[in-house]
Amino acid sequence: MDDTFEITVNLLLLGKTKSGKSSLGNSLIGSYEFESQFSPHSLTKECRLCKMRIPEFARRMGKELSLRLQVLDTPGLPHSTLNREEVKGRVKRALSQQFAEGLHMALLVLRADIPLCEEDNQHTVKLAEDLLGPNWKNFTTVVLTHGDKLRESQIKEEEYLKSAPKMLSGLLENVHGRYIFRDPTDRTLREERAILVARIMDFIRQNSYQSLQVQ
Ligand SMILES: Nc1nc2c(ncn2[C@@H]2O[C@H](COP(=O)(O)OP(=O)(O)O)[C@@H](O)[C@H]2O)c(=O)[nH]1
Ligand SMILES: [Mg+2]
Repeated sequence: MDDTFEITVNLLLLGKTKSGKSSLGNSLIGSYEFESQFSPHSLTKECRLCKMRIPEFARRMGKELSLRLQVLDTPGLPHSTLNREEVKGRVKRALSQQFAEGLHMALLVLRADIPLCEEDNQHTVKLAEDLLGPNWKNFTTVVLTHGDKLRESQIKEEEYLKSAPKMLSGLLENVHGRYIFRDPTDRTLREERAILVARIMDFIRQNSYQSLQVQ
């Protein structure tokens, strides 16, 4: 008798160029698969899928549960060589090719150390809305990267959120309060992966493991 279960979770990374998408993708996968480094250019031009299997992730009904994590990295907006429609077209195509069984969660990547303004709203939030359709709010989690800068400035996450600009508090309200602060410093990729995956899986469980079909 087979005593293992496997579930597949499909995640999409969306966000402005240099917000930290590829670096977040590496932490989710647990290895340096996506290109992420300091550069004057938008490094990611093509969407790229990376997969990772986490055995013995949990137990369910006496069986071992392993998790197959599939992460789709995307070019950011604004992009140094692609226009908005090109980025949108590439992400749409990759979503339908790679995630035929649906998307479990889009991770909207924003920098915690840069205030969210109307322009970001137009670029990033609108892109999520355009790509995922009217149900986007139920399948989006905000990831605030550079959480290490908050720690360095001795600002607590709750304080930060309390004094957040309307644009950010409105967005968090829209996505039913789903957010994660990212602090990659002083942690190995595996340690960070454990923290991130646990939070994301909580949100996916709250959604009853539903996935969104993207046309
Ligand atoms: N300190 C710090 N640096 C980060 C964080 N996330 C990303 N970075 C850095 O920001 C730069 C851009 O990140 P990258 O993942 O390439 O951004 P992308 O263009 O959205 O894919 C890289 O040098 C990363 O190492 C974070 O949470 N904290
Ligand atoms: Mg990138």
